[in-house]
Amino acid sequence: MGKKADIGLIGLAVMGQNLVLNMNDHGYAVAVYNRTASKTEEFLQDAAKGRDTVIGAHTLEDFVGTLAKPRKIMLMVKAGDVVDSFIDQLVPLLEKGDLIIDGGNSHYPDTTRRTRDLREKGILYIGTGVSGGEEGARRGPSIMPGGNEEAWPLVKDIFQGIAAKVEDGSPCCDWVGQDGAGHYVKMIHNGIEYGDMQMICEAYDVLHNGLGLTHDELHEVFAEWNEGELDSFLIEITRDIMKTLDTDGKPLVTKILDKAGQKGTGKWTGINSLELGVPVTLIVEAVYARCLSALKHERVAASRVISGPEKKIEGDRKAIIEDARKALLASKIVSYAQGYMLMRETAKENGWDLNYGGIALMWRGGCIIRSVFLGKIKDAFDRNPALQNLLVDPYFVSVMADCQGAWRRTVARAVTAGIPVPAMSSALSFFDGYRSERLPANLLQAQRDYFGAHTYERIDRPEGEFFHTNWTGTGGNVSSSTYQV
Ligand code: NBP
Repeated sequence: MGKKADIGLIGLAVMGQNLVLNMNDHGYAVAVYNRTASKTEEFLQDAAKGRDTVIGAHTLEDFVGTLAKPRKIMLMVKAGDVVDSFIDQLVPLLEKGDLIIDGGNSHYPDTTRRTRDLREKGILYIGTGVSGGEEGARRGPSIMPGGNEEAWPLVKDIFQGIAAKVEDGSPCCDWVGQDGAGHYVKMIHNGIEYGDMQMICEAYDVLHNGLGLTHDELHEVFAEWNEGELDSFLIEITRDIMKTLDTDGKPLVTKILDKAGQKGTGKWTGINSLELGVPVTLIVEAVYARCLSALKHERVAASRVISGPEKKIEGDRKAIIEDARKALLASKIVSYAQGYMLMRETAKENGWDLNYGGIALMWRGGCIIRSVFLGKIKDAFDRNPALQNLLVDPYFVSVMADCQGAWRRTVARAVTAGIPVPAMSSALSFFDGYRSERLPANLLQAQRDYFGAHTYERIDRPEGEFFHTNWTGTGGNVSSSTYQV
């Protein structure tokens, strides 16, 4: 047998094939296997034709046999049971010190479980987020690995070699943390992606349906936005979508059914935020906005019976467009601040030591949420690695001060015109809540104590001392236990 493969990859769908070609372009010999063997053949005869260091195998035994030791095997298959099934099939074929990597969109608790199970068997495990879709996989994705840290030196060069690079050449890939931390950070990335997309849709709705901008004009607006602070992949593709025409010459986007799909990573982020009690309002609203869009038939029926204001925004067009840009930027800052709040809480909960600035750098290129803005987040954590919240970083304080008025005007215009802006408006409410020394939760506590004897703390007594009032004079003086849910 000739040269052994540096790494093996299982799962030759769109992501797997492109990662193999990317690794091979970077000088690595790659063994490949797919459940359906004909797809392996097709790949070898087509996309990988002429590459003698892409080695096909039709059985897992042959596949494992072609790998240099310690063996490194990357799974790019459907998340869930399929990953467990491949792990079960591979383990008997491997030796202690070999490494299995799951590059699919696995849910992070699964990765934590697999990392721990395999550690007991002497097999190293990495669960890594890979973002950037087909193009990213081929030309440079963002890669977010976590798991068993002993495994990192085995694949560091390969992963950082094939990853996207930022302007100074730094790779959009670094070690994220223990157990499921890599997949966790990918999940947050996807949640943030939901939020970014929803906010752009809201700006589109305000400017198109409210202000009446044509798609040609919107193309210009997004092109201009992409030159400044909002410079990002999602603004860039939105710019291009505005210009894409259907066969009849009309904008294609106007022909697309307004019913959004989702695969669950946004929902996982929302569930995680509820479980930990972290107010990640914008991402959750973005998930619900997709859910509401999916109720197309109900909405059509409701639109015939429920009326509202005319969706019309009038005034200085240039000023309204600039306000929408600032509203988008401010909401985006809130979204990332919330995402980081959630990561911090989860890291605390799991005992992970996450590198927050490094995460911003990993997202800076290669992935769907890549943007110039992420460089500012990296700078904020470089300035203060213990930063409590992005919103209190001096740079973001000044941007928010600059954007606040425009943001409020945009939300007010949308609300007045009956245009739903759930992400932008919930972000604004969060912002106002977060910067409030006092919230009306005093009344809430009074209500809870009134009906359920849940007790309250007082502003004139030390925190941790609980009081109960017999509000009606007829209740008893026994209070309910105090605990956090
Ligand atoms: P898919 O998510 O469509 O997975 C296809 C692969 O899974 C094929 O190799 C297929 O084998 C294998 N597979 C399936 Br499906 N069911 C199987 C089973 N029961 N037993 C064995 N193998 C099975 O491919 P993808 O879109 O390339 O994504 C791969 C992973 O990367 C997924 O976890 C995905 O969530 C993640 N991801 C995707 C993207 C993207 O943009 N597509 C981006 C980032 C991450 P077969 O050929 O025999 O059916």
